[in-house]
Amino acid sequence: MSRVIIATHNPGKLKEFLSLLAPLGYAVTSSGELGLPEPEETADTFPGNARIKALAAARASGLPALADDSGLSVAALGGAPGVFSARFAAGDYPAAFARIIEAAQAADEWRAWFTCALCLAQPDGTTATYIGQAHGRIAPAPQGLGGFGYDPLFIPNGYEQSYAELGHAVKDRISHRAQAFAQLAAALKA
Ligand code: ITT
Repeated sequence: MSRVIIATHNPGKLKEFLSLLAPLGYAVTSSGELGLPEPEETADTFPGNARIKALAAARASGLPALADDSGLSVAALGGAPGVFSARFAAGDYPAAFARIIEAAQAADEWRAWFTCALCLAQPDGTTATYIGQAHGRIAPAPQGLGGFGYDPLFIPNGYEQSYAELGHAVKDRISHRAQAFAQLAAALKA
């Protein structure tokens, strides 16, 4: 069984990575367990930052590494916060939710989408990147306690409940991250 490093310091993402990776039959170690440093995310695109994170972990560990860069884009904010989603919230998600809902209300524009760029990097510097997107709408008020980050605010198309209410079984089938992992799985099988 080959080993892969999961290069994330976000516990919510780590949990999803573990369940999405399980069917692929990898032995998994997280960058936290190895004490790998968090590189600075200096790119302004999802694939650019995913590549920075995956390459840093692969080079530091000498093992293949997987990283994702992801975020929520809000139509009423012209696609922001997008790649800056973590910085936009700055740890205060209730305040970020309020700003997003206010913008959606003001514009009467509720569309939103999550993007995930998933990068698999090898220690020799080779990388492959897969992009997943999930479209939906902003909830009129935060809904549900599950998941992490912006999950209570996002209702995926075809559903009436937020990611936080739908829970892992559904989210891991339909999410932006699940879609990027499906592409990775297809590439590994090819
Ligand atoms: P790592 O870089 O260590 O992986 P991070 O949280 O800093 O952790 P990002 O730079 O990719 O990761 O920021 C992504 C942010 O977008 C994340 O902190 C959440 O606020 C949000 N986000 C991404 N995917 C999400 C999801 O599935 N559900 C809710 N929020 C999500």
